[in-house]
Amino acid sequence: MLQDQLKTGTNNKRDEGGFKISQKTKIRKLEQCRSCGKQLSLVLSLGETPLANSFVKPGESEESFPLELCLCQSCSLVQLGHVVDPELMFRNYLYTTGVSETFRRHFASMAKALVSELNLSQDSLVVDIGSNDGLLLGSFKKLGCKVVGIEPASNLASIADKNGITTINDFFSDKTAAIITVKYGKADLITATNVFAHVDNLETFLSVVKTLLKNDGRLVIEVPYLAKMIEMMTFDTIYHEHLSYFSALSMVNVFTKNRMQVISIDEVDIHGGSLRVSVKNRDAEPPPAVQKMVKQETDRNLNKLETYTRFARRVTKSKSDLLRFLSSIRARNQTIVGYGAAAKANTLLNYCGISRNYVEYIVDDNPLKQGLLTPGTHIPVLPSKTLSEERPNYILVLAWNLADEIAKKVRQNYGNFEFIVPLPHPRLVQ
Ligand code: JHZ
Repeated sequence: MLQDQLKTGTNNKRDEGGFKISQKTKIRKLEQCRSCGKQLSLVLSLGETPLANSFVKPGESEESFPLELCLCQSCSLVQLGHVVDPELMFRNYLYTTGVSETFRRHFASMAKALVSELNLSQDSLVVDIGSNDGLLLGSFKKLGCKVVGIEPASNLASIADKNGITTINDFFSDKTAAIITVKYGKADLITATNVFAHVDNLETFLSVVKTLLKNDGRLVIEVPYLAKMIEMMTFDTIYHEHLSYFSALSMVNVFTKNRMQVISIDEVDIHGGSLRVSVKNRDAEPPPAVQKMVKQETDRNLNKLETYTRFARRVTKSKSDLLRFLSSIRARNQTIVGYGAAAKANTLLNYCGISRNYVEYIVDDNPLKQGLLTPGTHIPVLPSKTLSEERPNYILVLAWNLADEIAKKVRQNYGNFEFIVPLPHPRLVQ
């Protein structure tokens, strides 16, 4: 059972969304599974950490919130035990998809595959939920489709607009869906990449999807894959934005409950291993290939509490392995810097207690993050050209999912370095 760790502050009161508000904090403890309403079992606590994208200016401070992972033993949905108000996390967002060549290629090939599979034409409307800087929609637009994005972060919505991608600057809701339906019609395709795991009320989200989708339309979502997180020990992908951690099993349960049919689930090699899930708005059983995947997961015990308690024990070991590895380098007076001020980096750094005593600075090519400090650990984020001036002994690849792209770029621009990949076990890569 979860312990009650609801943050209380002075001046507590409840707002209409059920968030318990203090002067500075907005957090709600999840009492039951967000999908089926049953009791949750706590499996892992990563302590209290700041929000993963709450980079601060020098002199500023940030708040921390409990970060706990739970399993619903009834429908197998793995989820956080607390929900931070999305207004705090998504109204100004520093993460942009366009920084990485890997994502540019991934989204271009995703758009190409879906245009061909669904026979999309210039009459087709594609709506992307959480459209970020408009990268995915840009690919659909190039292929001739009509596109509209929905993006709550005003800084990102204006980047997308400047790039010619019509974007509604708001959360996905019945209001935004109605605006699109009236102005552009219903959607042939709704995409949501790295968004579904951020959704608190899945039922409301899917009921709005149904109002926006044409009868024969398709919803395609991509989410990080829970089985990969466990296999590769990528516990750093646990942070407050990621409310749910999906397997094929829990995904099918969610859609079946909401009377939608999962027609395919494919593993895609992005963000360390993700699922691409294709869904139709009809109440039907998933096809045999999907059922087979679900069966394989139950054979691997993805529905069992022991799987997660073992994972939690291995997380503790990963932390001590990494600290030992970095300490041995620092004991030789050699320098370590990070590459990629990713959101997940901040779980790793905060949970392991890695601050400037280990990592002098982190380089990142996203100008929105440069000049800021990492939340909690206050490590400066600098442009990557710093590497050529400072020549550190080791580069800790915090965006390990993009390690190949980063190592190639560093070698091309700044010569040879020793890279450390932190997970599942710290190791050196040339
Ligand atoms: P990256 C994001 O998490 C955010 P993050 C989000 N919350 C989500 O759900 C997950 O993805 C799945 C930098 N970089 O993509 C850019 C360079 O500087 O692994 C980024 O700051 N130069 C929506 O933030 C970071 O690394 C480069 O050449 O964990 C990568 O972050 C490259 C390739 C990357 O996601």
